[in-house]
Amino acid sequence: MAYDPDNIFARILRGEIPCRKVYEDRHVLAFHDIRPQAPTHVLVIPKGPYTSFADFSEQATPEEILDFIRAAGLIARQAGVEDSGYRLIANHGPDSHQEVPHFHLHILGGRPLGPMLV
Ligand code: D5M
Repeated sequence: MAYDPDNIFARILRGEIPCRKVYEDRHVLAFHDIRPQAPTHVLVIPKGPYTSFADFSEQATPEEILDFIRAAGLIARQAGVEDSGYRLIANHGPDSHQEVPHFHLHILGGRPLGPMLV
């Protein structure tokens, strides 16, 4: 899918709108979700222009993918949810209700999340 350079996360990456940053490296930015669903709700995004998980998995370099996965684990550890547990979610496309067309991973934790319903 064509990347929309004016999506909200692209604008955060360009510094045009603020975010509550928790982590940044050469390939990755992570910040608190504006509508948290759990005490810990962090969004991890690649800096590259990937609309969806499919685009990221197909088009990102091995270094980008490695940095992304490593960052997600590190952020969960630093958030203090590694021992109690957490959930990783990536929505892809309309059926998943993906709202922002820049690939992102949700890290959710800090309370019992219950079984996944869908
Ligand atoms: O999730 C998109 C998520 O992005 C949703 O949980 C709200 C969050 N969001 C939207 N705008 C912002 C800003 N400006 N800062 C932080 N978080 C934001 P999806 O998987 O696409 O449904």
